[in-house]
Amino acid sequence: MLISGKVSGLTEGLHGFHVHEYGNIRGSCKSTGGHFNPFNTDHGAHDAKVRHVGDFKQMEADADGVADYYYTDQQATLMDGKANIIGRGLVLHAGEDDLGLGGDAGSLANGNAGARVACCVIGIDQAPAEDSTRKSRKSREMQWGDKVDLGVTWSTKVRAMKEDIEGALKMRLGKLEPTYK
Ligand SMILES: [Cu+2]
Ligand SMILES: [Zn+2]
Repeated sequence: MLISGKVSGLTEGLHGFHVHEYGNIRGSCKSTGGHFNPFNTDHGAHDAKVRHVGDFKQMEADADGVADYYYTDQQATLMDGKANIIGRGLVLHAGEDDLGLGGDAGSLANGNAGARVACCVIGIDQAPAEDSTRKSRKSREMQWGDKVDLGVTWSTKVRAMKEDIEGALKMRLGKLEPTYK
């Protein structure tokens, strides 16, 4: 799955970025629970052998607070199976993720990435307007070449697009406004 987007308004540096267990942002981003971890493993880097399905690559913001994000994840999917992330939460953190190497219990659970500065629910929406050829499609079943809009909450918009026969998906993040704790 390809995940790309530009996020602004961040502090300079690395920010933990994960899929969390629940697609629930009532009250605060805390309602999303812990990291999405369907295989019951320890937390780790996105490219580590041991990681949560929800452990995406960190975002890195420049001096202007802008993170340009482009990342291909090898575990999370929008296809059927335990690693399907539809209906889960997406959370961006205030701090750097220690990738499970911090040597304490928090590190193995969540990477000690600190406060949750932005979150959204990964859901299904109608096809984006620019996709005129698929606009009229009414079936909810995902088919080859379909575009699927993923979750919209507050100022956050996430979109996914099925790209090839192996189910690679492109997910675009709109501007995440880190005003929520
Ligand atoms: Cu997280
Ligand atoms: Zn994790």
